[in-house]
Amino acid sequence: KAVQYRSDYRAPAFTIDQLDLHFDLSEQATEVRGLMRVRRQASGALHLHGEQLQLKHLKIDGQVLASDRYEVSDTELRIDDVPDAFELEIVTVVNPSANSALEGLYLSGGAFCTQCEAEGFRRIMYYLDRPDVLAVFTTTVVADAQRYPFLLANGNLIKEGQLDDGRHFATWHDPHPKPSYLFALVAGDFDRIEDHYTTIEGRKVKLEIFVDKGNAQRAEYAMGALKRSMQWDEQRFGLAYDLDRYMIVAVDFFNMGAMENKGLNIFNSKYVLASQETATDWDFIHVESVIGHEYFHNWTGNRITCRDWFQLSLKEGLTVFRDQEFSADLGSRAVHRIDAIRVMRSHQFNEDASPMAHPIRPDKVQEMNNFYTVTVYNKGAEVIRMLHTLLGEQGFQAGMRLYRERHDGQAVTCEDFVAALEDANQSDLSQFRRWYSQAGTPEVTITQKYDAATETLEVHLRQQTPATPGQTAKQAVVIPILLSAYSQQGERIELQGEPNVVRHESGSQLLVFDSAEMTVSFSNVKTQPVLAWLENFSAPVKLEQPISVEELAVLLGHAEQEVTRWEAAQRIFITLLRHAVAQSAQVKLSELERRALQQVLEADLDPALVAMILTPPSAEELLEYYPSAIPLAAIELATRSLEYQLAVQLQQPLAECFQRLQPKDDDLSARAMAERALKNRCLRLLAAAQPENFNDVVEQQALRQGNMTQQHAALEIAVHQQLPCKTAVLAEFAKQWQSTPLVMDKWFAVQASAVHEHTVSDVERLLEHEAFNLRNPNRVYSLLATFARNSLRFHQQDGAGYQLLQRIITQLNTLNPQVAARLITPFLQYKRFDETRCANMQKVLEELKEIPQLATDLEEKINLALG
Ligand code: BAL
Ligand code: ZN
Repeated sequence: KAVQYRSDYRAPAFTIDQLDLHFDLSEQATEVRGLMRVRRQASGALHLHGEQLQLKHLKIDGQVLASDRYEVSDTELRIDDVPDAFELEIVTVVNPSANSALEGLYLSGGAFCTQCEAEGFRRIMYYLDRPDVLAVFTTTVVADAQRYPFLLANGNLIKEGQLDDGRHFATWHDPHPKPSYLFALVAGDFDRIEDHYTTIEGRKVKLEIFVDKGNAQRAEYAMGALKRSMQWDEQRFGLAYDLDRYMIVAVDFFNMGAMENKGLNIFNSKYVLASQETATDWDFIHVESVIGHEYFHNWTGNRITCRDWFQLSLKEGLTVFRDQEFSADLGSRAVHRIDAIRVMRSHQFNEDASPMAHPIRPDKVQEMNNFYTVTVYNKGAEVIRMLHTLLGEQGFQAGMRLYRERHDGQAVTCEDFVAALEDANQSDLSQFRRWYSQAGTPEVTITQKYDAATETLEVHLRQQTPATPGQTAKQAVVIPILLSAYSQQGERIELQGEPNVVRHESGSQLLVFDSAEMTVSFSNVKTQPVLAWLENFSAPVKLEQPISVEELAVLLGHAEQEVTRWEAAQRIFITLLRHAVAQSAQVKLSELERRALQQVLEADLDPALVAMILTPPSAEELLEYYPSAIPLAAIELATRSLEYQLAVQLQQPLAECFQRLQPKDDDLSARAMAERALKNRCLRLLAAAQPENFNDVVEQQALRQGNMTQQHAALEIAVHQQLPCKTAVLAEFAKQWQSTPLVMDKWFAVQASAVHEHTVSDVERLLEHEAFNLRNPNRVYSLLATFARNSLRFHQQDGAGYQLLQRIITQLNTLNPQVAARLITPFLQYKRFDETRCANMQKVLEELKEIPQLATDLEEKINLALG
């Protein structure tokens, strides 16, 4: 595939207004007949996308087209001479059973299903497979009635019936014009649960979830989450559902988390199935947020879609923002925010510092599947959040209403979205738009000077964004900075006298920092204040500021915003870790730090927040401080010793907290979840301090059945802390869950994320385990993507981790290139490591580049890395 540039966008010469599809399903040779109404919009030949298709015949207005009237290549079907408006009939044959890439039409556990985003529809039918071509789809599915009793497609069911020879059919009509990436088809035998929701507009919607036989009970939570999503979108965004049916099908073989196909979401079963016995509390939270995410796409993605794939963040950044707000409104806002911040720091900052760095609206793309990234999704959501911070909830919602009024039913751009927000608020967002075009993480440095004599506080801010591939000169971006000031005793102070700082609806004050440098001064400041900058991570930037441990302790103990308290603890840890890394020494906790953390354990705070406060940044989150020659050994020593210090120095309050909290295993309330989180955090630290004393407690908890959060936490502690019970609990867990693949994923992941000398050989061994299957993305992600993210073990000095992953990527190049390309991420940053590791990884990339028939997914990333 050739590289494409955003600036080269041209509207298509033809569009398709209507498509009638007919599928005759069979495992090896499915015949697909497409009848399309095509209309010319500009001069030129008709180029239809198509890959891995067998063309049977082609008719224009009912007449078979002679083979000299068209040309077929590996990627397209070209017809030069066509009328301005015509009916085009194409019949193709595809082989679902040979489709291990899981794009287009494929088989998952004996059921037919599809995945068309971004460019999978072209593996089903020759078509204008681009998001700016919107057609009304009618789909007829024919299949064997016994093996495939459920035949599903987008929209409303208009006809069904029996045919001869044991086959049956169903015809579905979707009245909303849509791009081909939202097409879906499913045929299989499932258990089904049904419910109803009546929208605020009075539409009665039938809700159905289809799961593998025997799993119906595990889908009940997802059904509740769907109804909560529908209600939340009406209440917070004024958006109601628009079809009479909403279906979700859970499948085991799926590259992504889920897919928002109109009226027929297809989900990775990981984000549908959840019961107390098999899913952790975080799994429940993720199920709810992904169910919400796909549902929210119905407006931000389906009704208003993207003009081209460079605009992916138009729907993804916005929809992630919406799902984050959904989770925050329904659960703990702070806990969800902290979770999102950690994703930014551990994944997105690293991507922005890699050869794959790209703006949230990329300028060039070779393989679109490579751009479903933390940058487009999560940084994209942060950009939307900044707009929300700048405009306030009312202004943001006014912008959303105008966006909908202007663009419902259209395929539009990020620019259209920003313009709607701008026009609805009469604000000027011209400089803000740089967030869409510039890659890289801005670095903000703050210095402050307090003058007691004049009672003034002067603050100097500087921003700069490091160069990224293809973008050397960066311009200043608009950085909304939320801040609060406190006295040394922890009382809130309102800063005054600076016109650029205003009160914000969040309770903080807001400074809009939009130039390379800025000085602000506050008057009437009676005593040296303690300042919390960038509260709630109000912009996706790195912040350097001089702040003492004493001041951080004030914020940790007194800040009004819970996220600010957590940030204070993070800064305490980061300062300790960076210092220890610089000295290649162990971390030492001072009495002041110890006391501040002990007070957190004893304070009346949300236990989930306390658990997060007591979790220091991971090695991956620390990497942002080391742009080159990453000192891995020193980082390992520092992170390990910090955990040990916390464990030893807080032993008494940890033990008390562990005893005090007694959540019931069958209690799924937010409070019980929070208590479990803290209790298990305490247990992990206690087991680190006294492995012998807590071995039995951990073992018993791991073997007790009925609550996966408890079982999983104990398993993780046993494995990560190398407790004597490790082998026994691993064996018992595998025995108990061998027939439940989603739970076995946890078993694989726990072992692949351990930081000890056997991790690489454990992963090697687990590749041979009977529950492992390279064709199943969930298995690959749980074992190998987890391992690839385990920086301290993956980068083991002898290169064994590199060789292992190279071998797997080579196999996946043929089987499933999308998954292969996700695994290559840690290699791309080879230049940030020491000479030996750098050379070893470069060699791997060079060898991978020579794979015969290298998939574009890998080719693009390897070329960017080797540059
Ligand atoms: N559109 C791909 C899956 C998702 O982001 O919802
Ligand atoms: Zn999405």
